[in-house]
Amino acid sequence: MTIRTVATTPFTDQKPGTSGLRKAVPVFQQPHYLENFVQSIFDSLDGLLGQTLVVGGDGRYYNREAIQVILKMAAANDVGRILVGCNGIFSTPAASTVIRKYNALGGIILSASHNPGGPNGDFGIKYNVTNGGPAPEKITSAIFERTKTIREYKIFDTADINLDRPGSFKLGTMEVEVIDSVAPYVELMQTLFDFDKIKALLSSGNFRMCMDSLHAVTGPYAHALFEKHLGAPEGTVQNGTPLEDFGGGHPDPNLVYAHDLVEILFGENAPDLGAASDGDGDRNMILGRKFFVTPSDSLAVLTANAKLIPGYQDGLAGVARSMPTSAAVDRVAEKLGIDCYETPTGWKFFGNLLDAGKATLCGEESFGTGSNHIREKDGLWAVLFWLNILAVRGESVEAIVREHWKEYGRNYYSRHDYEEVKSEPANELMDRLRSMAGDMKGKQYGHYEVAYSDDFSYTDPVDGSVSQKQGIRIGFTDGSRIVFRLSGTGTKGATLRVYIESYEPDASQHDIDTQKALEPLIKLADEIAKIKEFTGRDKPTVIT
Ligand code: VG1
Ligand code: CO
Repeated sequence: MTIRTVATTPFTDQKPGTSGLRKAVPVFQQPHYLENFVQSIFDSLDGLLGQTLVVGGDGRYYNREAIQVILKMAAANDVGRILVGCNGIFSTPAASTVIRKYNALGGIILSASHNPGGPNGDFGIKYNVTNGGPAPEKITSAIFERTKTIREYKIFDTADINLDRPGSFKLGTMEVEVIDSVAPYVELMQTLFDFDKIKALLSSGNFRMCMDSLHAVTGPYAHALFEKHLGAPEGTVQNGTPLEDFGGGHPDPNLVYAHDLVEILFGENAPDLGAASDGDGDRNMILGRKFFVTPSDSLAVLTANAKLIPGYQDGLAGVARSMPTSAAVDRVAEKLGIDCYETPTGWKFFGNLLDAGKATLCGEESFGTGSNHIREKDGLWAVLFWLNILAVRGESVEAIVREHWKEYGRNYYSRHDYEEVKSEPANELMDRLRSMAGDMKGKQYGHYEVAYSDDFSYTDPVDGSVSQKQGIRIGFTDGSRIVFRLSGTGTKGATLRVYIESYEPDASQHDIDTQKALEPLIKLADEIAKIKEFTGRDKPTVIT
């Protein structure tokens, strides 16, 4: 076995987005493309000698090949030990769990999350740091800078490692441990939730749940949790075998892409709880019988009910949400007398708040919730949290949410995505809004008066780092709000996201269809941003 130093030239497009570097598979398959990025990660870290790294992914197409390359490069770059998931599988929350459990220096997670997989689908790679969370901007910027100047990378010339079952191997002096990634995750969940109570609920005969893993990474975790440890009948987990192309589907747990589950929960004789997770297992969707819980409401309900859960019974230090997430949780935080932080989009901004003990629960409108148990959002954790609440309260999902609205008011909320529009006009649209945002205050649109508008900028309360240009927000005097930003996870053209929210304190007005309730604001969003004119689209691609 020898270490080979390979000459290479930089690629200009390796800038990590909201959550790592995501590109179409054929882009990653170009000679040196993956290697350049991996070497740039290694070059940006202070000293790898003898350190432990965690490596694994969501099982999508190219996962196994990429892992073999990373293992050989790690061995050539003086890494001491690699913990790799069996079959190369690690859900994102399980990877975060294992990084923390073994005090690893960090981890390399291979996933394009909710983006489709397969030979023409997407692939992705991101680096997580010692706390188990996504690398902060300082590190992702350093990696990007390195990709622009890289001239060579190092790799071991050796045969592939067998990842099919747990075992220990040596690559030069580096140890490779192939581990079962399900067990440590299940163990952590057992420390947070009342498994006995949930088990009693699931085996009572009066309660049924349906979990759809969408042929993505959570299958083995969900089978182990719900069917093996919590006594739910076999068949509770559907689409539970991870497939390289997710069965041709879109592993995105929302009303559009998790349609099989939606049909079950909105059909005859529906179960009491429906849940789905995404490609890499960090997102969740929660459905009651004929009832959809918006992710923003879910975060608010979890916060309001946290005291019922063993892991959170001592109360929450604070909560955090991404800027475009609805303000439903803010009202709960206010009542509880705890701080509520507003961060830019992407989980990397929650890490410092969690590390500093300023926040306990975090969430995003994009079907992501999590807590200080790890440093990633966690799909199955959210399902267990809901199950635990249901087991304690003995009420339906719908009743719990309606009661919540009665107490706190309802934040009608929707996100409209315009996917794969041309980049140039999308940037022009944002530039135009940016130039307007400064002096919109007091402007009147029908009966809406602008209370504030800006391009969101965030100063991290822990390390003082500043992140600018995080989205245009326009707030109105009645508490409603429109937010515009461009996606940082797409791989084709640009995706414009428009987030629309209004607040309704009156319980007699809580039964309106969301799109109807938001109709005037939806129209106003188009009027202000000239969406049709810039994108050439007369309606969004996806509404959630
Ligand atoms: C999207 C979501 C964001 C989420 C990110 C990663 O980013 O809006 O809330 O953190 O995906 O989620 P963007 O930049 O496309 O809006 V995951 O589950 O794809 O890792
Ligand atoms: Co994800």
